[in-house]
Amino acid sequence: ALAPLNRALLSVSDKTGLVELATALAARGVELLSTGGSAKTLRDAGLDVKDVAEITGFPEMMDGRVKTLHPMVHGGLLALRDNATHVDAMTTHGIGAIDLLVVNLYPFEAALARGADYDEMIENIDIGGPAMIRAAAKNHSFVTTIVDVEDYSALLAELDANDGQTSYAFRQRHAQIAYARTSAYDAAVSTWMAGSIGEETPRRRAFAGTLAQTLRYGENPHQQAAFYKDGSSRAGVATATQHQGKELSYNNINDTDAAFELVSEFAPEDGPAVAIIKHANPCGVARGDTLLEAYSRAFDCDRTSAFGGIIALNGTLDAATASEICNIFTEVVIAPDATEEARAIFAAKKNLRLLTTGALADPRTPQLSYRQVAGGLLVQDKDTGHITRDDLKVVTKRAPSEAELADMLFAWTVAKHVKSNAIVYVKDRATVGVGAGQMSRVDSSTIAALKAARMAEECGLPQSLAQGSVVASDAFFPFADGLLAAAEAGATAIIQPGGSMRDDDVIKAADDAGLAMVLTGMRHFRH
Ligand code: 93A
Repeated sequence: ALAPLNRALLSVSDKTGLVELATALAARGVELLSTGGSAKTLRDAGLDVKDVAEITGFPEMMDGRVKTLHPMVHGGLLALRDNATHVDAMTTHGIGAIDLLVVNLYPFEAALARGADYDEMIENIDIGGPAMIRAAAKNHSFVTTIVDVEDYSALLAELDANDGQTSYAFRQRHAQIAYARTSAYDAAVSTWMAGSIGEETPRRRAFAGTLAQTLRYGENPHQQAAFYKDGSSRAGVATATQHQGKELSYNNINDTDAAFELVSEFAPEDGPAVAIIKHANPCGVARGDTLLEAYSRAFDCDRTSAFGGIIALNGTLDAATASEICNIFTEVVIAPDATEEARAIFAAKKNLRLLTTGALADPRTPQLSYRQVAGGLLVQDKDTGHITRDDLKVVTKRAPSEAELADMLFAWTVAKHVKSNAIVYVKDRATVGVGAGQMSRVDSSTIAALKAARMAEECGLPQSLAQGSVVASDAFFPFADGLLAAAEAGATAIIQPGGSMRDDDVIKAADDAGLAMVLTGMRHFRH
């Protein structure tokens, strides 16, 4: 049914478009009620507006903490217009119906983004606003609720189309949007509080997010999609600046995140590192003396897969690396920064997106990760597990050399970012073969070895790139076969968690093959 619009309450923190909206409403004969700052803005614009304080009979008090929390307001929003008892109560207490509520909340998320201190954050928790939004949205049979400046024009169009009234469908749709807003708002408050008291466990947590971008489509063109940001200041795809290129797609955002999270594991103090990602898995990761060298070495791991990939760098993109990247088609490059020259080189490549983040992400900072299942949500701590040399247990007769140890730790770090089952061959701190996402570990081993052999063939090298490499496995070898496949491919040393029932068999097979093997005691499943 259409609902008339005689009286509106406008109470907004963001005054954008307020005067225009109120002017259009007044022109339709709508009576305007408003709170302190909003009322002043309207009055300054020459509009006739009544203060809420006037109808409640109470001044705004306690620094504005209490201004609309009053039966004269909430009664006007909640009363069922077709219920005799409700109408009686309105008459008895002189409560006037409020047909339209326009509210946008105290800018809690903006305060968070600018790093406001605790007291300021507390003051930015809006109480009266959400209370009114929830009341009006509940009563959408009669009341229209608008919570977003973006929706002002839709409201006016709705009034135009319906002779100054709103349709039920419109009110219901905006009630749904209203509850999305209050729930995201409270989730932002809860998430901020969890952070400030160091509560990072997955229990008793709410999910915050504000719509950052409506995406053209999802993983596939027939899927709708959107990108929500959770207000985190973590360096990465959500907080990066995009310098050029068309909008990121759903898959771009996912892959760019994977690339940047991986490269952030490689401290710049230890030298340049580059990761190339395809379909959320690395197809090349390397260190080098320069970024250019790191990129070339990463590219040489799997040139075929690198085409159309996403590249993450752990340092400032320079001109030489930028030129080299331009030699093949790349979707996205993400780095802490980029030099003027590098940007100028990329400018010629209209489709290439360049993102800068200002910094690397700290891989140790606790975070939550979410995965949807039918009927629920799985929540866990992000995998921030980390091992050092001291955690490694040598279990073979032969101990690894210094060079093998360095490569093992490199391979282990990469394996953490490869979908399970993950097998990663590394030589001289560059991946030479990556086996990802297979249902059996031995298949991942075989694929990684095959890629190392094929790449050698493409480059006209006499032997597989895996010759003399080390190999990392994200979880233990249940049988000796995966390990033997690695030895056959040319690996000389192995890093893996250990803990299989058959560890003794696996260790014996390693000894028989003359391999060095270390156990990490930690696994890195990634599904
Ligand atoms: O401090 S509050 O939680 N207490 C209230 O009673 C209340 N009523 C409206 N905040 C309250 N509001 C908020 O004030 C609105 O949600 C809006 O964001 C803001 C508008 O204030 P002004 O019109 O004075 O600028």
